[in-house]
Amino acid sequence: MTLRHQRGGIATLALVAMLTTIWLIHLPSQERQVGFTCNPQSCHQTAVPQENPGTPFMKGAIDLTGDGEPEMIQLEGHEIRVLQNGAEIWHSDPEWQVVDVALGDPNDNGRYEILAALWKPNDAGERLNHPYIIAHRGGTMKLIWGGSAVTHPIHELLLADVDGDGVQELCVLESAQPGDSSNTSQRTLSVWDWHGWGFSLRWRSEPGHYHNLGVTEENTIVITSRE
Ligand SMILES: [Ca+2]
Ligand SMILES: [Ca+2]
Ligand SMILES: [Ca+2]
Repeated sequence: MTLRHQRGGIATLALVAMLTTIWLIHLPSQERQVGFTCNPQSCHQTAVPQENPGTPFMKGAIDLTGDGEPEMIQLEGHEIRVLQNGAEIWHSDPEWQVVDVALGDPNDNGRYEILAALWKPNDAGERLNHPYIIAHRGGTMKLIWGGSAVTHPIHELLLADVDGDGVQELCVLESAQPGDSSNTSQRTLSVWDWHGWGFSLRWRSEPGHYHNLGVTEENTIVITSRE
């Protein structure tokens, strides 16, 4: 083999290595659906169809006033609006930056409320992440439970009876790292029980690149994992 041939071979190898690197960098990340089912103490992974029933909350109807007629609850940008017969009866504080909403009975008292995860500034102007319960009481919409700021910010939440005991649990996708509000970092899934004046943690998953929290008709939790 001549020197010229050798150089040609090395150049070809270098080109192949470079093209392989470019291909690996641009390889699309794989997404798969991961399911979790719960018992009264814990949750565990389970097989689920590769479709995720979860969609970001935009609007929903539930009877907040207790008269048998559902109200319409909308999330517009970062603001919640409640409409009764097409007329707005309440909207959330403009200082709140609402990130997700779930409708149901989060505090297990037989009445429906709005459960919201939101950012709001404290007295020092620091933005903190809270879960809040907003209800219709005494003829008006009001905040009836303001959870203290969470260390692991909530990105998505839903209410579902994931263990089949007739009581809804709170399911949350939260930052795996304290204080992290980034949309691309790792998350954990957690399941919480109402204990009378707040939520207590039942179970928390290992961290993963999770998003799109949903629940099947059989109340199996489904999250999309990016790998
Ligand atoms: Ca109503
Ligand atoms: Ca309730
Ligand atoms: Ca339950």
